[in-house]
Amino acid sequence: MFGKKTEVNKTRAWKKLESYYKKFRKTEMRDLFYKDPQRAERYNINLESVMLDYSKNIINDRVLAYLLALAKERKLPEKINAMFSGEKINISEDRAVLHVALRNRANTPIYVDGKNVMPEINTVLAKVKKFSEDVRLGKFVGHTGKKLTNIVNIGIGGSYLGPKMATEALKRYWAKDIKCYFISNIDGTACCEVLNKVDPETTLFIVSSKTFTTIETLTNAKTCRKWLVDALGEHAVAKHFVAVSTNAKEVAKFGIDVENMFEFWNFVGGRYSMWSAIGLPIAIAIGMDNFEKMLEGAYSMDMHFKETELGKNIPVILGLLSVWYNDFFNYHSHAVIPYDQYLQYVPEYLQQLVMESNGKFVSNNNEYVRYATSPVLFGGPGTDVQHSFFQMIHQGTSVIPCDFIVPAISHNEIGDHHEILLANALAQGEALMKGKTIKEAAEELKKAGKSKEEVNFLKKFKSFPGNRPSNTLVFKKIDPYTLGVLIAIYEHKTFVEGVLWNINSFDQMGVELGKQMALSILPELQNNAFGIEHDSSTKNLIKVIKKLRK
Ligand code: G6Q
Repeated sequence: MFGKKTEVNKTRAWKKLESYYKKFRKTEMRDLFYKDPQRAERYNINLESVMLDYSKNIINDRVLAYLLALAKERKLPEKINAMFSGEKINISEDRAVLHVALRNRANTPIYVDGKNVMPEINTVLAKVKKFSEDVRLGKFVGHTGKKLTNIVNIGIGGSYLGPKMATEALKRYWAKDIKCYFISNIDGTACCEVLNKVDPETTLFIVSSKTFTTIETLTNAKTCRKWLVDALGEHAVAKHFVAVSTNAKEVAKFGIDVENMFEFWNFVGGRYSMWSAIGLPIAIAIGMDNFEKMLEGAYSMDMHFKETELGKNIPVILGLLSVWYNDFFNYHSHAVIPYDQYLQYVPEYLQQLVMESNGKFVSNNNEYVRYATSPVLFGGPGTDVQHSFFQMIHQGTSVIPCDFIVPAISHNEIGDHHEILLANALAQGEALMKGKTIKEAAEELKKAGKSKEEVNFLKKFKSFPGNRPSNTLVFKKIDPYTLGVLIAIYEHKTFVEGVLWNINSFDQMGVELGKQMALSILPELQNNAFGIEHDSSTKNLIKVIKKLRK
C-alpha cells in the first residue's frame, strides 16, 4: 500500500540513538539517582515563571547528547526561526504559522508575503480591548438596555477548546457579574442546556468560526439566533450577536453585521488561536489587562524557545523526551495530570493540540513515515485520576510517561487541602520512578502480620515495576501570565515533535473524511433518499436508527 518512505529513522543521529537505546533501555532510574546525588539539579530547567524537573526520565548525558544531535540534524533551530519569521511552513495549505505573532509583545515586524502582519494584529487586539471593556462596564448593552452578563461562545474544536480551557483556568479572575458558557456540540442538548440557564436580555452570543462554514457552529448559531429573535425581535440581533472569523462574507450572510466581527487570519491555526480574537470570551471574563498578561506569559516562553540553547530549552527537552519514548521505547501514550482543579480542561485542550497536530502519517517530503508519530494523550486533574486510570499507569503492561503540572499555591488555600494535594502530586512521581520490588512488598506484608502463605501469594500483586518516567512542571500559582507560559510550552513542544518526525503539525486533513460521509448520510436519515453505497453495517445502522426514531 505504501510507496516511498520518509526515513528520519535512518539518519545518523537516529541510528546512534537506536544502538545506544539497546544498551541503555534496561537502566533503572533508581540506580541513576543513587549514583548521582546531583541528578535533580542537572536535569532541571529553572525559569522565573516555571521550573521543569525532568530528572525522572530514563536518560543520561549521552542520551541527551544524541537527542540534541538528532534535533540539530533535523535543523530544529533553523525551523524555529522559519516559524517565527513567517515562512510558509504549513506546506499542505501553503500558509505561515504565526500564533507567535499574536503575542509578539515587542511588536517587531513579522512579514507574510511581504506584508507586516503586526499592524492588523494590533488593530484587532485594540478592538477586542474596547469591546470587552464596553461589555464589562455596561457601555455595550443588550437590546433592552440591560447589561450583558451571560457570555455564550458558540464554536467547536479550535474555536472552543482554548477559550473554554483558559476561562476555566482563570475563573478566579472573572468579573463578579459575568458568566461564560460554551456551546460546541451539534447535539441539541448542548444548546438547550445553556439556553435554559440564560436570559435573552442579558446574553451575548459570540459565534466563533475561522471558516464560518462549520456545520455544528452554524446550526447552533441559527438555533440561538431564533431563540433570541423569538424573545426580543429581529432588531435585537445586532446587540446580542458578534462573530469571530476570517470570513466576512459568510458572517454577513448569516446576518451578523461585519461591524460586529472580529477578524483573524489564515496564518493562525484553529487550535493555536486562543491568543487572537478567538480569546474574546476570555478577555470579557477576565478583563483585557489580564488577557494581555496571558499574552505576555506566552511571549516570554516564545523568547525562551527561540533564544535558549537547545539543551536548556523547556519545549525542546520535552519534545525530545517524547520522541525518545514514543519511537525508541515504543511507549505510545502520554498522560498529563494537572494538580489544580482550575486546570481541569488542560488535558482535553492538549488532546487536540497534540493529536490533531501530530497524528499524521505523511511526511513533509510527501512520503509515508516509517516510525510512530503522535502518542495518544489523555489525562485529568489530580488527585481524581489517581482513583481511576492510575492503576494502569503504575502496574499496567504499557508504560505511560506522565507530566505533572503543579502549582505551589492554590487560589483556595483552605485547611490543609493544598498540602495534601501537593503531597500526592510528588508521591506519584516518586512512586512511578522507584516502584516497589517483590522483596520490598514481601517485607511490608510480613511487617503487617501476614502469614507466610499470604505473603507469598500477595507479594507480586503488591509489587510495582517502577522505572516509569515523569516530568514535573512547578510554578507559584495559576495566574494569566503563568497560563500563557504553560500553554506556549506545550505548543512549542508539539512543534519540536513535528520537526523531529518531519511532519506538518499545522494541517488537519484527517478530520475531513468523516465530515464528508456525514453529509451523505444526513439525507438518508432525514427522508428516504439514498446516497452513496454503504457497507452492510452502516446500512443496517441507518435502518435500525430510522426505525427507532419513528
Ligand atoms: C483546529 C482545527 C479545528 C477547527 C474546528 C472549527 O486546529 O482546524 O478544530 O478549529 O473545526 O473550525 P472553524 O473555526 O472554522 O469553525
